[in-house]
Amino acid sequence: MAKFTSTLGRALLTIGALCAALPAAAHDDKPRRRADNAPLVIGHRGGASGYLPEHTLEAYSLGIALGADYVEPDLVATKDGHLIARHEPNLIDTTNVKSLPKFADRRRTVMLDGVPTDGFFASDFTLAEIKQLRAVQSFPERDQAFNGRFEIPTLAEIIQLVKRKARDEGRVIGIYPETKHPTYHQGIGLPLEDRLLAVLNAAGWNHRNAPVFIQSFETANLRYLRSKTSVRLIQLVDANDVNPDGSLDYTKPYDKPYDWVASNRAGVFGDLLTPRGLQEVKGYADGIGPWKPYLISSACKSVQAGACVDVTGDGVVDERDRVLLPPTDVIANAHKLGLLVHPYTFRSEQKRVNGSFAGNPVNEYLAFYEAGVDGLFSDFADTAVVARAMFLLKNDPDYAKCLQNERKCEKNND
Ligand SMILES: [Ca+2]
Repeated sequence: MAKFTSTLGRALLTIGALCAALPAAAHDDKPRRRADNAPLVIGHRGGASGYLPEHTLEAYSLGIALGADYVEPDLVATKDGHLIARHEPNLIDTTNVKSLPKFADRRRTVMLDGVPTDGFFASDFTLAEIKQLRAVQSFPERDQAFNGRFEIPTLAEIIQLVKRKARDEGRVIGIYPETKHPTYHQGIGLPLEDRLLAVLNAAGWNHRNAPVFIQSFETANLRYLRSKTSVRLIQLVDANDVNPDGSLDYTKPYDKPYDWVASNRAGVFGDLLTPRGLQEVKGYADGIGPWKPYLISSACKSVQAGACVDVTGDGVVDERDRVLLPPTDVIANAHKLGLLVHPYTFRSEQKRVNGSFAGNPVNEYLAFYEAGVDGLFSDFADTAVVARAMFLLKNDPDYAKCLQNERKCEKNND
């Protein structure tokens, strides 16, 4: 691993830092890519979560070393009101909490967005107790060798790390925090939004040109944040699944933002991506973060009795049994309104790579870069960065010169 990061990491750093740095001053109301027209690589759950336990300072550091421009802390609140980075309020799958006898009595079932959920909840732990836990890899097919070694970081600690890395690497590196389950947190008396703004204020990052995007699957908290901050806001758009024909499946509870459930608003997530829905989003956000099938979907290669057929014959039905469909008009419609488009999540495992990409995850990134996304969320920032370099070499004549002449790149990015 050390050799990997020191050799490949340095090469990627050259590409990422010198040829694709984004001056903070470039942020404004228009959809703007980086100075060299490059889409952003957003480190999903840190950007190295394909390699290390997610949402740890180690995973953020590796994600940045692999070239991520932004790293994503998902945020939940502790009992004493600190914001920590976890994918869910439930700590059972991403930490070693269930193996610690001293916390055994904290296990309980709570209603999380209408779903009875068993586990250990961040809001039952003080930050001092959270610091006694250690992160584990939540994807069973990924390397488990780092389980139990890394602490759970606070948002403040992540910002401190990112600022130091940005200084060391001489490029803009930002954070892309997500308010997780905002209605739930409000219901337990630990609303996230003002806490997040307080941490951003303390960091000097509560302003329009800060290297910060705030994202949420809910809508009401983004509207509230819009009234309180000029930091860029991104409306995430989820769904439950993709049907055999490529249309989106809206099975509950992934049918709509949970604040719509709470307020009895009809509709589904996809309503946010129609021209009318995008117009509504434009009223409070700067961009959309759609699940990637909303931009380029896929259909089963073969369908029998309404279900996908295992055409590869490996005993499972997965992405390899599907074929890509043409891009939708969501990117064009969003761009017409000046909304940024940052789809999620790009992952390298073979079972997650569509059959049209011939087993090479680079091809998936290329398809989405070519379709015009302004950035994307990746568990494997290194692959996203390499694919971006290939995309730029194909499409930007200046980029080839840039790659070969670091000084010129630096000058271009002044
Ligand atoms: Ca198969």
